[in-house]
Formats: sequence, C-alpha cells, structure tokens
Amino acid sequence: MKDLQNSLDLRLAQLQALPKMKDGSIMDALKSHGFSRRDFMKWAGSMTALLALPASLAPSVAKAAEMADRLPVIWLHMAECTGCSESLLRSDAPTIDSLIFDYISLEYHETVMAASGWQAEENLEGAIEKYKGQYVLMVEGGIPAGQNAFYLSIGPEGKTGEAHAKHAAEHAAAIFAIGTCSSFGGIQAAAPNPTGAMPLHKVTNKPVINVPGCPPSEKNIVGNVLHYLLFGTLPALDSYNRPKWAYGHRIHDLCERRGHFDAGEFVETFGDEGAKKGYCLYKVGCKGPYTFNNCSQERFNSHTSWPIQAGHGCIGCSEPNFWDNMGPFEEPLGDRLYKSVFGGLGSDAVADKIGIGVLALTGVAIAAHAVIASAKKAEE
Ligand code: FSX
Ligand code: SF4
Ligand code: F3S
Repeated sequence: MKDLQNSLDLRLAQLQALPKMKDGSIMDALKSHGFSRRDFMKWAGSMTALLALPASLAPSVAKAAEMADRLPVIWLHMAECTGCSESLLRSDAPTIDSLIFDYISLEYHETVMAASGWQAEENLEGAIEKYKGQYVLMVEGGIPAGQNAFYLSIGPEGKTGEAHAKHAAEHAAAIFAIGTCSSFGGIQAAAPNPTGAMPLHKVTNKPVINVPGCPPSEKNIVGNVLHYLLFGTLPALDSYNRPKWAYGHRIHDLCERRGHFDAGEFVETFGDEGAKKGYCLYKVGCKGPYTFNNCSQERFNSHTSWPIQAGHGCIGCSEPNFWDNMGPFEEPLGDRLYKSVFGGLGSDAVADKIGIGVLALTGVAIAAHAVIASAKKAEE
C-alpha cells in the first residue's frame, strides 16, 4: 500500500511538471456548472471505488483529475453510430464525468470540434506531430481493412480509416478501443460483414485496451482516462484485453434481480405478473450470465438506470460477436450457443426447473466463457 502511494506520488509529480494546456482549473469549470469541491471529492471517492483502489487513494484520484489537462487525447471515428461519444457527452446537464472529459486536452474529436475538411486534417496531423509519443489515442468504430479499406474514407484526401488509425496508433503512448465496434468489430462486422470490418487490435501491432459496450458507460470511458493519468501504465486486463476493474464480473453476478433467479422466479412473457414484480429476465432472453461488464453497479445516464432495471434483458453488448452469438435477443441462449460454439454442451431445459437448475447451466456458461477466451487468445 505504501509502495502504491509512493509510486502514485511520483506519477503525480511527473504530471505536475508537464505544461498545463487549458486556462483555468477544473474546479472553476465545475463551479460554473454548480458543483462544489465537496461534490468533486465525492465523485473522486466513487471513481476510486470503481477502479478497485483503496479508499485512502481518493485524494490522489482527485489530484490526477485536476491535472487532466496535461493529457493530450486524439479521438478517431471509424464505422459506427457515434453512440460511444453520445454516451459520454449527451446527458441533459453536464456531469462531473463529462466536464472532466471536456477538461482533458482533447486535441482532435470529429463530433465535438469546430474544424472540418482541410483544417481538420491539419489539426490531426499537427496534434500527432506535436505530441508524438505522449498522446492517448481513443478509437471508436470498426475498421474496414485490407482490400476492403476503401469502404471507409475520411477527410478531404480520402484517406482510409485504416490508414488514419494505423498512423495515429504508431505514435500513441496508449491506445484504447472505445466501444464494441472498435474492440471486436461490432455491428458492421456481424455476419456477413460486407465491409470487412475489423477491430482496432487487428490493424495495429501495438497493445490495445478494449473498452467494449454498445455503448460503454461514461464511467468506463472516463475511468480509463483517469487510470492512465494515475498510473501511466496499462491496467490489469482479461483475456479479451478488457480492464479487469470494469469487466471483471458478469452482469449476472451482481444483478439486482439475482434473488429472483435463485428463487426460480422468472418473467415468462413481457408484461406478465412476473414482469410487474421485477422477476428475473432469463427466460425472455437475458444474456447477463454470459456477459462481463459493470452496468449493474454503474448504470447509465448519471447512474439513472440500465437495461435490466428498465425491464429488458442484457443483450451481451460487451462480448465479442454478440450480434451473431447472442441473438435472438428475447430468447434464452441455451442450446443454440452451445451447439454452434461449444459443441452441444448445456441445455435450456433446466431453466424450466427453477433457478437451482439454471445455476448449473450458468456454471457451464462460466466454463464456456473461459474456453472461448483461451481459444480466442490462441487464435491471435
Ligand atoms: Fe455505436 Fe460506438 Fe455501438 Fe459501436 O458505440 S453504440 S455501434 S459500440 O462504436 O457508436
Ligand atoms: Fe439478472 Fe439476467 Fe441474471 Fe436474471 S439472468 S439475474 S435478469 S442478469
Ligand atoms: Fe450491454 Fe448488457 Fe450492459 S446489454 S449495456 S452489457 S446490461
């Protein structure tokens, strides 16, 4: 613990020595939107818990956030719906998360910058050149690559998305794939993948941290920026290169409806008595038992709600190939996935025999996830 505090102090001193890139302080920005120092410290406390760090490090997390303007960030858009940016920026009133994100030195982000055309291209090249080896690259979207790269051309010179991503990745200090499209290919890579879309890690040889979710929550995006500010290194990752602090548990492990699952109380059809009572959504297709993410704790839209609270099962949006593997979204997975992917292990029949039977099934799912994860790793 003492070692951790010492290395954080060292890192914070390094950040302090870097030039400040914004006028004013983050506290000024927060105050002008009605947040007090106390709100900020409370936020820092919750981010410390989110990052699975000891509570005593909250003041260091706050200090790192206050120096967020030392971190140059380049954010590229590839083939996607822009939902990842929207998840972070489109709240009805600015949140502390979105204000911190505003405060980082966002050198290039097509959705929020004023520049366009030649000027935008120049800004991008200028930022890459100026901050060579120092900037954080965040990429949203799948990338049509190789002979299909022409499906995505960006900017006045008509450069392909693949060329943009490769070039920006080459000089980045750290690289994040934001969203399932960038992490795993996403909807455009769903069968038959007509544009040959690839995840970011297939178009660069450099290490990529995957932050999946369609979209990921604002907490998972800002948490990764904060983690990098704090440590300057990659976080602990799972076999799909997802940070363990965010993707270490299954939705099912911490779901608010889990008691109903264990008691064998299921929604049988949408709108029935069970639905009104908030029963488990497994039988109407919830993929929470197969999905690793922290939505049940962090929720979306400033902690307002999340899919299962709203009454629909999880569709597995932070898992690789979920469009192909997890559908139809309103039917239990059971045999279909096991037949196609795991060679016929497991059966949904047990779901009809109360929760204890389903528990055995999810035991299969955990093992199956581990098998897929290691098989995937071996493939790469
Ligand atoms: Fe959309 Fe981002 Fe889904 Fe993809 O999100 S929310 S299609 S993960 O790349 O914009
Ligand atoms: Fe929650 Fe879905 Fe698990 Fe039911 S199956 S407890 S709704 S995650
Ligand atoms: Fe996605 Fe499931 Fe969370 S659908 S948003 S991982 S609850």
